[in-house]
Amino acid sequence: MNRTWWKEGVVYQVYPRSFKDSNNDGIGDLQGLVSKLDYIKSLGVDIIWVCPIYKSPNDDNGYDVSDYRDIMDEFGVMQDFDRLLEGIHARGMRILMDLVANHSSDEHTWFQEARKSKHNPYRDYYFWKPSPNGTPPTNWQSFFGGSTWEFNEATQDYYLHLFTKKQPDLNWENPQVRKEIYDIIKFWFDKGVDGFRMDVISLISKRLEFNDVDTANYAKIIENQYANGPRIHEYLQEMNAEVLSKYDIMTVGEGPGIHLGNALDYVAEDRRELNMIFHFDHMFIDNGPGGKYDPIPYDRVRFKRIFSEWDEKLKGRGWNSIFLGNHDFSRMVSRFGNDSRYHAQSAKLLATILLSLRGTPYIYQGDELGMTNVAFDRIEDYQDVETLQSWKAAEEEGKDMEHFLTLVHSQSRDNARTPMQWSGDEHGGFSNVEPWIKTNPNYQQINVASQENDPGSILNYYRQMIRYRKENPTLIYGDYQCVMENDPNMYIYERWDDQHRFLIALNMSDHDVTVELPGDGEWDLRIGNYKETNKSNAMRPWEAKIFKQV
Ligand code: TEU
Ligand code: CA
Repeated sequence: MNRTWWKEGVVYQVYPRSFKDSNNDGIGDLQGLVSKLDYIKSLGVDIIWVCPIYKSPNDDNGYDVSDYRDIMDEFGVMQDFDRLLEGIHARGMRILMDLVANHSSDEHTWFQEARKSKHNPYRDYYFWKPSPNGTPPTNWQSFFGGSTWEFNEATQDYYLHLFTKKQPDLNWENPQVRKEIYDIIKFWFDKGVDGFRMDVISLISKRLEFNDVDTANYAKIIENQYANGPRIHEYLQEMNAEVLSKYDIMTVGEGPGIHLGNALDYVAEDRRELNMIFHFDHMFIDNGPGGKYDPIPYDRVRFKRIFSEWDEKLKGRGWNSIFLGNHDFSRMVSRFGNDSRYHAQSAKLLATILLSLRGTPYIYQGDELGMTNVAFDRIEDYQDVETLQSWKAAEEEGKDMEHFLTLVHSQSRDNARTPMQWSGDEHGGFSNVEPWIKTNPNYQQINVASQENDPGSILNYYRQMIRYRKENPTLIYGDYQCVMENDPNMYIYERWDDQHRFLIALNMSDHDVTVELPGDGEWDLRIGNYKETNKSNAMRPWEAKIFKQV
């Protein structure tokens, strides 16, 4: 396969609202991000993905865009963006923007116009459906609960919104809409941005019959009704031909409904659509039949199998992305590790996974410190629209709300959105004033300042792992094979190419485990996440070791 910068790069994801506040209004902003570029560079990463920064009324923290060519008031102005872009490029890094093109804000002029009358020239920018009997046209449920249809007085019909009612879905059937989006992409590429993460791009082609859905399994509804519509690949190929192919950029499509069976349709290199996608097989691993607020313990054997199957499926044909957390999920150390007794060990073990699998690694802000979930004791302290809508729905269904609060503690997207913990100072050094969302009280223990100069810190382990990956391209391009795939505690895999062979041994349990290292020849220990690391076959709780064959 071709070797390129976006396969070799390590990505750092920034949620600007929660990263660094420069003007002390409690909200992270572009100047704040600029002031921390040296820090990001010091990690050794190559690419910064910045979550949406466009003009937005912030119903969904920027995933509701009211002007795609302007900057959100709270974040600054276009000059701040230009400075950010310069600062990133000057440090030899690249910037990935977030393209939110499945829907706009209802405050975008397109929608403001469209909703005025049935004859408005913008009407066909969105989806409209009549309903004679005063109930929504279909029984579709939005991603955040409630109907996907909202009634519009002026036109006496309903518009489609797969997310909140302030996020009406754009009608990609309309060639003018597609042209608008391609122009927006060009606008940012011409400014010099290096690529896009494409929000819910798997949803842009709709099944125009708009049939009722008849299954209780929400994941299946997404896969077969909302995502992967009949024209999706036509649109992506058109977008590629019209804009993407003309620049040296990267794309990663976010993909609810993308699975092993259809992933290659999106990312096979010869199809000329996207470079990579984010799938959610491992991220929904703890969802019970009732979805994310019906969690079940995650099955480690399945966790391993998902990574193995995806590697097997894409190898030689497309490229993978590797992530264990982002702004939409609880913190990876709280989810997949042990955030109390083995906090540092398990955070480092998870970093070892992120940085030693085949695929581009994505590190979410704060995970390099082992930032954990938060547990606010009042629902009023939560800000996320999904959390609040789920809370309201649970209340209406008469659920036990004390119990539901514990579910919010483990499942809320706000777990990942508390302010970045820079220091032990008030508000974690994020801001001088009370931030828009409360700081996780553990900022006094977990923060950049305290880890910066500690060679044994999680932060410095990330730096070491990133460096090690770069020095050893076998860890980037080499083949992958899981061994002992049915072992419930140990995750062991080999990575190799013509020249080198590595063995990664990870004890993902709270217990001591003894293992036989597979294969013959001498294994030399190169990386370990315990202070006194040694070659022995005894693996301590959450111990991670990387061996190289000599
Ligand atoms: O997320 C899409 C998506 O799949 C999420 O809604 C996910 O199912 C949910 O967050 C799990 O709890 C993208 C963005 O990443 C998210 O922040 C936006 O809210 C959403 O699209 C709408 O733009
Ligand atoms: Ca600010």
